[in-house]
Amino acid sequence: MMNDPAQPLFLGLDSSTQSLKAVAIDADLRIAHEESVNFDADLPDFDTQGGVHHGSDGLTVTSPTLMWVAALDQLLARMQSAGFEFSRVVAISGSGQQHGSVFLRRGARQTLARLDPDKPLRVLLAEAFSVADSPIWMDSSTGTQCAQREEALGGAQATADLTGSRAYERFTGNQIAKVYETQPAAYEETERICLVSSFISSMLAGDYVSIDAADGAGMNLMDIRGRTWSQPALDCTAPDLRSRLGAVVASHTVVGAIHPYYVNRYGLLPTCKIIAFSGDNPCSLAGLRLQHSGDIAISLGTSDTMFGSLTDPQPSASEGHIFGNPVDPEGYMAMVCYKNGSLTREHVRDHFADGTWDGFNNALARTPPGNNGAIGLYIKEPEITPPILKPGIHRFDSSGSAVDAFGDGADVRAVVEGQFLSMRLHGGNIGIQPESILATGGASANEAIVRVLSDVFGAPVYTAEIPDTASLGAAYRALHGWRCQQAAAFVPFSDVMADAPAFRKCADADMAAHEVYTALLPRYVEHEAAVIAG
Ligand code: XUL
Repeated sequence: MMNDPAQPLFLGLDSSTQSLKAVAIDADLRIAHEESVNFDADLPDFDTQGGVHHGSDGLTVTSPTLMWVAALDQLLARMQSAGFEFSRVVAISGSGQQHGSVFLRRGARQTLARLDPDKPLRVLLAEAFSVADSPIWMDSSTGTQCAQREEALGGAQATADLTGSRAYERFTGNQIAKVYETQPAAYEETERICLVSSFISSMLAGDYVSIDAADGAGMNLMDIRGRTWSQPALDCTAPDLRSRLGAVVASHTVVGAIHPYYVNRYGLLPTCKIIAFSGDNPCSLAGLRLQHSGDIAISLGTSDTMFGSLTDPQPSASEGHIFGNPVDPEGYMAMVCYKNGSLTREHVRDHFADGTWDGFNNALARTPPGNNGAIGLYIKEPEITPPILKPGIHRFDSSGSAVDAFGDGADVRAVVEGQFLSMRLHGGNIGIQPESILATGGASANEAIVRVLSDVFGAPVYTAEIPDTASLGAAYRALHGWRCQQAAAFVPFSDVMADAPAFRKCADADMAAHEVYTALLPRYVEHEAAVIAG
């Protein structure tokens, strides 16, 4: 359907690891425009691979902050050349790769306030950063700082109870602690620390913009229940940190209006609102319209991820993360990430089926739910949930004995069942109780795999083919924030999404099979513990 040129538009931006994307929707949720800038290909002078630079220690991973600035110039200019009607945009929100940090030097606030529309942002902000290379989520160089944090806060579980996650290397508080320890002069020079999300919105507003409670939870600094900075967590990070962070706001908050720079240069409306930006995973939750507690998404991609809305989070030191919910200021989202996903299923397909998905699916068809008691853990990549660093295949027969091989087809069923039992176990451990599952990613197209997923959880599975859930979710959040502002009250996200087309149901649980998995789960727990213990 055509977009009505008189209708307002809502713009979502997504500053991810490899690219900056934009998607504009109208109030009926129809996509009006899409555009993107790829960091490696379109900004070659920054010389990144996959948008990042790897340090020589093998642990440090950064991105040049100015590259994200230059990408915004380029994205908006491309949209203008394509004839995008900026004057129809009434609200902008956005998504940023989680955990990445931007260090703005003293005086940068004034620089932002005085952006000169005759010059590109990358020229105007060239001197604005006290740390030129932003640490990003792929960095794992802060082991020392993580240990210090958990020590100071009373242990891993206490850290999780307070902040929603135990101390993780990529989480921003640990990155800030490292900057303070290794570059004290740069920290001293720093006026403001933004997340990627709040940095892009700060550029648009021409002023420092608050961090939202969903992305803020990825820092190990926020009290997850109070949704404000935790003083003990700030104290074990760096001095005078609170004033460098600004406030935490609910994700639907209008945090400012567009700066005149963009009105002059691109024809945006001076009244265009900026809605708090958030992290990419929270924005994906919005993009997949997971609005009720128990709505869960499982992305079956290179690595598998499970996330969803919940009201009663149980932060755990062993697995997963709790964040604020990006579309419900009272709610939470939980997320569990796996390293072993499609590549591991493909490995089993290639070694224990005939190398085809038909062969894989035939193996599933000729083995029963529960695999006659056979259980396997297939660790091709060092796993994070649960932490099992050493690759290997661990097989247990129905009597619980470790065995070297399984019978016909059983490895195929064991890899799929093992992955989903692990999600049921570890998701359940942090409070995820799926009532309906939205499957995304490559393997969600495989009905045989999706059937096992539905049976393991005892919940219906729907599929969604939405390529860019983070940027779309950012656009939905722009609409949501704008609707709340118009109503001068919180409007439930489900009201805003009411006319969205329903997702396609692809499996209903077979409850007899579900009972088999429920009975098998304690044995899975036992074998997993044995593998972790080595
Ligand atoms: C989440 C995480 C990544 C980044 C980049 O904790 O580290 O998913 O958000 O996408």
